[in-house]
Amino acid sequence: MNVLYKDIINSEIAGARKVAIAGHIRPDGDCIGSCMALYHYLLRSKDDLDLMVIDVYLEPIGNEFRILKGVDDIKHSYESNECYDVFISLDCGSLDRLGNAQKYFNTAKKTINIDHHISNNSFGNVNHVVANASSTCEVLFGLFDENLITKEIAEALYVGIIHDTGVFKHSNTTQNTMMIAGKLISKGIEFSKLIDESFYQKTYMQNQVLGRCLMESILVLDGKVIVSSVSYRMMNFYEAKTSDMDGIIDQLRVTKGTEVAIFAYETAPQEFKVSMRSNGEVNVSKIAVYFGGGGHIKAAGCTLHGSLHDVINNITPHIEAQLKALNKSNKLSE
Ligand SMILES: [Mn+2]
Repeated sequence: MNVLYKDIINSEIAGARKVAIAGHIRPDGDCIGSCMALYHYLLRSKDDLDLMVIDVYLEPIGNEFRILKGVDDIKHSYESNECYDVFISLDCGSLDRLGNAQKYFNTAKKTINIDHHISNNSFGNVNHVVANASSTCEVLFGLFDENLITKEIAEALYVGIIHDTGVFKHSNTTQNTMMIAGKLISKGIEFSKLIDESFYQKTYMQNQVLGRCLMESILVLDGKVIVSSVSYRMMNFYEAKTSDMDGIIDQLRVTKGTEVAIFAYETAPQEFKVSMRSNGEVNVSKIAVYFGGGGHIKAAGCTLHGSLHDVINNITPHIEAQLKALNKSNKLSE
């Protein structure tokens, strides 16, 4: 059977004593939010369902998600040889993305796969994949009995939805997404606080690095491209991690008049991780793929070796060529 009915608990978990919940490696807001929402949802029905064990497995989570209740219960060790009656995978497009939790997937009597990635390859015994849903949290909301959604479940679902929609900004946001968000708000959650503290808040150091990147950014190709970087020395000076670079490219991208934003940070001497964002017609995925990376048409990345100037000199001709081709085709159609 490949359909999960709305009464997920009665139909699919009935009879189980031990349940495991897990999400993908390097867990993001939707992954953590969906795992915590389902955890709380099962926890409140634990006695009715006769559940003995509900374990959540995730890799270490970012501090911004400590705002969610119950995150201290998450297991980060995979040493126990527990065999679960039901294993529920959330926000995970393929089995390998479960990382170490695959161990429990493999020994579980029944596996359930709940997700929203269009690429999901239905690796569970039961699969419920809603590709047009903004987030796994949105999918879960559809499976929950609304009357059983407590404040802490609503908080977790809300955080998942705002992270996968960029706070209701990305094109995956639908009328249904907003209706669900409204229903979650009606549960009394402090939505402003959840948005600020899990999404927008930065540490002082992260803001300093962002500030320097904006100050030191340069415009090239007649202002059509904005470029900024963080050197290896600067990474060490601020003791910055890769995750501290999150969001810098997005701030560069909203510079008026730019078609493409490029952000490069040096992960080792002469090795740059390069992120690219396109505001218009330039296909940055094509450029990233050319240099051995990948991504989407408007958001892509790759790794390049050499100096920062090498990076810029390698990438900008590709952007220039695409811009020229676009101008040409525009003129032809006139
Ligand atoms: Mn997701």
